Amino acid sequence: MAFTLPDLPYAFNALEPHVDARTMEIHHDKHHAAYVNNLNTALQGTEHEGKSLEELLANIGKLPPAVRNNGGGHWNHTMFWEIMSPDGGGEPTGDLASQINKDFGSFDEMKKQFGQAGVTRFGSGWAWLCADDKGNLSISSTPNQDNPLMDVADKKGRPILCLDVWEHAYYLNYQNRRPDYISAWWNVVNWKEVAKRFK
Ligand code: MN3
Repeated sequence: MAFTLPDLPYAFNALEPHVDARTMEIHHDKHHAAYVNNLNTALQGTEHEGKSLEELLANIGKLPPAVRNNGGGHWNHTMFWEIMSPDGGGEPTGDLASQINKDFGSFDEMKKQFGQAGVTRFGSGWAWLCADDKGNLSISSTPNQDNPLMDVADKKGRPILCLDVWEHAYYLNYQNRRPDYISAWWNVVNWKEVAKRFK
């Protein structure tokens, strides 16, 4: 029943030149793998072993920091790999595009606000585009490996798009230029997958 590291759904070099192969390899095989291993270790032999990750996240305020950090790390990275694709980029279409226009005025304005959430997150964390129960969209950011599914999140919601702004996500290629990483990252966003999550 232990958690396992999902395979990356494409090759390490598939997102180049926007995200380099070495970064993807270390990010998936080392960082994500460590979250999975440390999560399993933190849960082993406790009453929480065998619970779903979503159930753990919804009650994370009562759980040890190791479960919060590594459970969030596992959930966030699993989603992050899926919402990127070598065939990504461009713009969303259909209902998702309409909802973005409704809630932000335009796709460019949503991108601007989402990018700003990532750029201004101090230290390490994530930017999020979330839907509420009515399908309304909002942008937020979380520190460390927290996410909007956690009971402790300032702004809760169902994530449909996420961006890792930890330095380990971009430092090899972009060094301290987080805004450049974010600009380039839009070229690999898998809007089909984001639209699926929006539905
Ligand atoms: Mn990461």
